[in-house]
Amino acid sequence: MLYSLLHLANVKAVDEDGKPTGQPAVSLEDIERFRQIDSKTPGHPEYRMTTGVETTTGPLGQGLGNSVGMAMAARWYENRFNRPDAPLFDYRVYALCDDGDMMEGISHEAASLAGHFKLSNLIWIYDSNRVTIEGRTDLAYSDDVESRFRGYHWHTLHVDDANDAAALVEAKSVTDRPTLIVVNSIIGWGSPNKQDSAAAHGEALGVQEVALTKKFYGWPEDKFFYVPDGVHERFAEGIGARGKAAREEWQAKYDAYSKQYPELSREFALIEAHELPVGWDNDIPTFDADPKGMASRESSGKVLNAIAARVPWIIGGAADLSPSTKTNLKFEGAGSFEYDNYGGRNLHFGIREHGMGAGGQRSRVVEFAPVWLHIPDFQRLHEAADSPLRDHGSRGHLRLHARLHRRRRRRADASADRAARVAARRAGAHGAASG
Ligand SMILES: Cc1ncc(C[n+]2csc(CCOP(=O)(O)OP(=O)(O)O)c2C)c(N)n1
Ligand SMILES: [Mg+2]
Repeated sequence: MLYSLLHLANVKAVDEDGKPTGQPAVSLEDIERFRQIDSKTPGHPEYRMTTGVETTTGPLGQGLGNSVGMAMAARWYENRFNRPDAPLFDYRVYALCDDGDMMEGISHEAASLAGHFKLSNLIWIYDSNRVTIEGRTDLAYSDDVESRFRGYHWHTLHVDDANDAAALVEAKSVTDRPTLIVVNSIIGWGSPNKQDSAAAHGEALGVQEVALTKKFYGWPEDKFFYVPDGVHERFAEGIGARGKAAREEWQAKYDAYSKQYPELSREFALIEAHELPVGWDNDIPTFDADPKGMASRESSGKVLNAIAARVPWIIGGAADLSPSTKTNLKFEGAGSFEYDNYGGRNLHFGIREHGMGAGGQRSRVVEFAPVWLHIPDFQRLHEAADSPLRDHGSRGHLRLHARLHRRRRRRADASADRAARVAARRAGAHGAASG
């Protein structure tokens, strides 16, 4: 669906530096190569590989975690850059999700966090078709999803007809909490023998069933990858014209803002270009060799603070471990990100490492997220999909990872010693008895 829309809306590709190339982001030939190796249209869309794809997903629930990070970053941007006479940022973040996303634990963490932070700029649309790969969801899933989300302090809406868009208008009017729209839908709608069944999830419908489905839609049965006359034009007049106007309006707003607030505008330009301000490293302390040895988390905390004080868009936090990881930003004005202080720079993820792992990955601010050395194993699946470790250089998104190991080795040594002593003692006792 994403690729089709990018194609029909005639979204243009940009190069590595974000400059338009004049080529379509997704051509019809690209769509013909869906799920083929090295195509622009992999089964799980990849950020940077295809213009218009805003995040890389794959692991279910990951995109929902990303969306909470995007919404938090949006709130932080508003706080940092908007002025009463110049509201530069006021966008919302939408995520489309499915039964699998709703079941995955990561989405529960992300939803809980979003509700706590009252992120009313976040809207999740849940395609509730009650079918997954193995069959109907009642094999393994009977949550009362809406009650659960109300418990997370979300606004919830229910839509019986997937074509009814009125709920979106209501969702946009909610100003104190995120919104979940549960949409009852039918998977594979229009396929007479496979709709509403697991067979419609990912496997090919088959030649005969494709023909029957086309018949249902009144579509020519002998045409493949077919866009009827007039469709491109209709998209250009609708979404294309609206998008162009919105873009031009924002650019004019930003140009005026740049004259009125040149320093803030320069700061925003640096963030957009993934660059750092001059003098960002002026205050980095040095540490002399010390026989007692300063713990590396101490020195790393001092370095982080020295840099963050000079780079206002370094924000981040831990999953309830910052006093221990020493990643608290302590200088004046750093503050905590809270629902009544979206400008705070210390993020408190609570004890939600999965939500933290996914949430930090789709904002342009520099984000840090420290954990103990063994915790990435626990987070890895969700980090893998969109990991800055994986494509750090290629897209310039910067994320600081701190992996700490607080004396684990020495403890392990100590317990090995203890075990050896106990074993020796037991062996001695046994020896005495048998002797
Ligand atoms: C973390 C994770 N586990 C498993 C999968 C494999 N997988 C892909 S889709 C899917 C479930 C499909 O059901 P649903 O999410 O309801 O999507 P629908 O078929 O209704 O569109 C599964 C288990 C995955 N992508 N990510
Ligand atoms: Mg489903």
